[in-house]
Amino acid sequence: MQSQDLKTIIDNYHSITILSHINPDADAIGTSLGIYTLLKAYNKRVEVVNHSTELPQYLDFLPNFSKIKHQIDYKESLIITCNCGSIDRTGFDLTDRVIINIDHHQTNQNYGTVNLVDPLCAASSQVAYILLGGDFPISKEVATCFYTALLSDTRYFTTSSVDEEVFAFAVELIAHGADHQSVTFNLTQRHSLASLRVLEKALETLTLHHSATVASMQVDQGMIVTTGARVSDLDGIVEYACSLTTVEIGIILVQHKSYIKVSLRSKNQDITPLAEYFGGGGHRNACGFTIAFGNIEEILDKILKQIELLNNQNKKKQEKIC
Ligand SMILES: [Mn+2]
Repeated sequence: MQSQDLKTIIDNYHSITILSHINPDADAIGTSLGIYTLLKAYNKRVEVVNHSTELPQYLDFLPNFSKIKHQIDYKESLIITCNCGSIDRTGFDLTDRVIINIDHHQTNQNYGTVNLVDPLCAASSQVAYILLGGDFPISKEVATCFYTALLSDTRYFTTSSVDEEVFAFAVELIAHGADHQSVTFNLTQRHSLASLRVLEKALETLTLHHSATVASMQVDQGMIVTTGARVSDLDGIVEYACSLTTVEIGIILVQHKSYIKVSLRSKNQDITPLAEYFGGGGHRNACGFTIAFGNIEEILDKILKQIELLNNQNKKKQEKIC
């Protein structure tokens, strides 16, 4: 699909609704606010909506952050979803709506009327920029939103998705006026006290498995209640598990009120088959899934068994190749 087509679709709609996934991260918020700001400047009737009422506070410096609503008010608008691998991640019933699906998740379910999914892009904002940058002016506000998404999803330019094109994209955004210093400051120097307190508790649970190649951590409801941690305060804790020298896969299991959320990270291995086995998805080295209810230890056990199984399968495949 050419970017011209997207502009044509946008021009054909009187109003537009921009969505991103529940419990949004900086890519979800940055990409959706970037597109919102761009279309506002184009004089479109546009709304930006996220189902979660609790948004990551450290992103409040982004232009139009306060404009994010939590319900869809437009009835027959064009829906643009940002960074949503599956339709249920939007949190809304979108039956009979025309959907433009802008994403970079390898496991995207292509639920859109038009699917603009590029797993080679490091962030959804990179997909959005490629599609829209040629047809619409990129203001410094838009560039700042897109840069925030990029910096966050590349974990400060450290992930395997970072290549020459990613750096070139960053340079282009900075040339458009992206306030990179403010983005870096807000993303790295605004930890809430609760986020450090809950990290402390999570680190106490750090356990090694499979000859120290797998590390797991757990956060239960008690820890969340005592520390006052919000969902966004748990972002990034799993990176500590994966950062250990011998560890290839890091796991965190978080017990929310009505479900358990599991986040997975890896250094080299493609762990999407692991997330997909449990009904989730994501990226090659960063993915996850949720389970409606269950015992945290039993779930961990199942994950560890599945890792062993996948590793054995991979070994067999490699033996065949050799
Ligand atoms: Mn993303």
